[in-house]
Formats: sequence, structure tokens, C-alpha cells
Amino acid sequence: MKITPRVFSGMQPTGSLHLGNYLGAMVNWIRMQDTHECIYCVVDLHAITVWQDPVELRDATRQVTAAYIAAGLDPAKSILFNQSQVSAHAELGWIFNCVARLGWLNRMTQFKEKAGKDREQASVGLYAYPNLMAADILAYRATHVPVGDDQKQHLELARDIAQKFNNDFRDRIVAEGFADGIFFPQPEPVITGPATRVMSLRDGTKKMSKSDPSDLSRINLTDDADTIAKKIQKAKTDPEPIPAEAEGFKGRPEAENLVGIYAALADEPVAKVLAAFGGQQFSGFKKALAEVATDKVGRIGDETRRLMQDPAEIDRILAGGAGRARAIAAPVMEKVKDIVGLIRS
Ligand code: AQP
Repeated sequence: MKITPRVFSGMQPTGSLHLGNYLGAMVNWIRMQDTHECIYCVVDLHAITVWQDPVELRDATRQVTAAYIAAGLDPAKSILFNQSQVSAHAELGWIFNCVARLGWLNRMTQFKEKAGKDREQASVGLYAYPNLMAADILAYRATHVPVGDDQKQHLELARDIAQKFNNDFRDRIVAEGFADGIFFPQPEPVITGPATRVMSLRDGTKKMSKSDPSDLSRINLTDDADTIAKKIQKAKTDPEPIPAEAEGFKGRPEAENLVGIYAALADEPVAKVLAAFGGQQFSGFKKALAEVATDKVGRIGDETRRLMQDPAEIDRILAGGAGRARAIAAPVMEKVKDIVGLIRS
């Protein structure tokens, strides 16, 4: 059972995906399909760490799957499935609840942000979320995890969990035939590109997010051309012209965000975008940005809607992917149980 390069990542079906999800993570997912064995998941068990309407959850799970495929994930190349169909995630998540330390979880900034002031009322699942995320990755002994910048801390925790498991059970791991004492790899975050943290269109200091109450804060992958143009036109800017060099972004988060989005969508370096638009007012730049955004996002939205007309086909793809995922995770879980000392039949 050798560790081989393998990619794992996922998104929550908590609403429709947005440009941040696409540019921060999915662009790398699509790219890595050609070079790696890839497993991409719709993480429905993570979604229910906050209340989800059951009917809407099912629909959102299919929507996110359709958006994955519409954006360029190929279910014949990559494994696509929803998390709850593969029980290894929850089983390993429990074992990791017993490996991770409270002190580690207490440092997680995402929990603090999401739980807000009313922390006592947050679900236990929301608190333990990073342990389940570590299980998602390590149930496949995945080595690379393409994510946006906001997931860096959770990835570090997954690495700590892998290391502590290897240390705690070192003798058993060696006895099971892993001479170097390493059962779980240290998963590497893949956080690259000009838009690893896409910010809200209404506030350049807040990340673009599905759960922001203002729909004007984000471009959804299902928005039509008119909506995209309207949101970009209304995007917050400042009265200064676009800077000619990146140093000019200092204290101007909205300007930096819009230029970063343009660069990522047009697949051009930021310096080239600044060379073309530096010194100009935002009105002209916003028209150009709307054009490039409509072109990319519009196509994804159209294809998502077409795929959503056949939900049974989406369910078939998820079931097929789940079968392939189970085939990888099941022997890993068997070894984990042997290592930990759990009797299995
Ligand atoms: N604004 C962003 N910029 C770059 N990457 C982002 N990601 C999310 N927002 C941005 C990346 O998208 C992937 C999937 O995220 P998720 O669905 O697991 O949930 P999230 O990170 O919590 O995303 P949201 O949109 O902010 O959802 P809500 O509002 O429900 O919490 C991850 O790789 C993430 O880094």
C-alpha cells in the first residue's frame, strides 16, 4: 500500500457556487485532472454543520455537481461524488476526533467567524469540521489539496493530525508493514494563481462567500449576463484611477480585487492588466471586466442549467463516483482499524 500522488478537494452544497470558488480552487482542480489521479467531492456532511433544508440540500448537491462538470471536470477522468455516500469519511472523522486536540480546534478562525457571538448555540459538527476535512483527504491518503487561501489553516491541521496519528501508532504502523512508520502522508495545499482569495464586490476586506446576505457581493456561477454586468457595475471602487503598478494597490482592496479577478479570468499576469488599464477610470475597466466574466461564467451557467434538466443522470454520475471512491477508501479504513486495534470481520 504505497503512497502515490493523489488529489482530493471538495465544496459544500450550501448555495450556488461563486467566482471565488471557481478562481480560488476549481481552476486548479481542472488543471490537475490532466496530471494527477483526482477525487472531487460535494461535501454534504460539511454542509449540515449548519441547518440545511433537506429538499434544498439535495437540489444544491446536484447543482454543485452540475457546476463541477459545466466548469470542466470530467467524470470519466476524475472521481466525482457526494461525501455522504462513502462512509469512510465519517468513520475516519470519528477516529480523528480522538486524535486532534481541543487546543488545536480552538485556534481555528473559520469556526470563530462562522459561530459568531453565539458560540454556545453552534453545532458540535461545526466545531469538529476540520477533523472531518482531514478525514476527507486522508481516507484516500491524498497528497495534494487544491483550495483557496482561506483553507490554509484547516490544511495545516490535517497535516498535524496525519503526523500525530503516525506518531501515536508508530509501532503498530511498522508492524503492519510500513517500515518507515508513515501511514498517512502530509497533504500539501495547492494554493496558486492570481485569485486565491477573491473578495466581496461590496467590501474588499471581506472574502466573497456563499453565505453573504447580499447577492450583490458575489458573482454566482449561475448568474446570467445582465446580472453579471449589473453586479460588476455596482461593485465598490474608489475615486482614484486604476494604478499602473501593483504598489499602487496599497490601501485599495477593491481595486486590487477587481484587477485580480480580471487577470485570473483572462489568464494574464496582473502586471499585463495594469499595463493595459493603468491610469484609466473604473467605468471603462468595469465594462471590459463584465465582458470577460460574462464569457467565462455565462458558459458555465448555461451548461449547469442544461445538466440540471436531467437530475437522474447527475445521481448516476454521483453513484458511479462513490463506487470508485469506496474502492480506494475501504482498504485504507481496514488498515486504520487494524492499526488502531478495532476488531473487524
Ligand atoms: N472568496 C474565495 N476566494 C478564493 N477561494 C475561495 N473559496 C471559497 N471562497 C473563496 C474556496 O472554495 C472552496 C470551497 O469552499 P466551501 O464550499 O467548502 O466553503 P467556503 O470556503 O466556506 O466557501 P464560501 O463560499 O465562503 O461558503 P460559505 O459562505 O457557506 O462558508 C475552498 O477551496 C475554498 O478555499
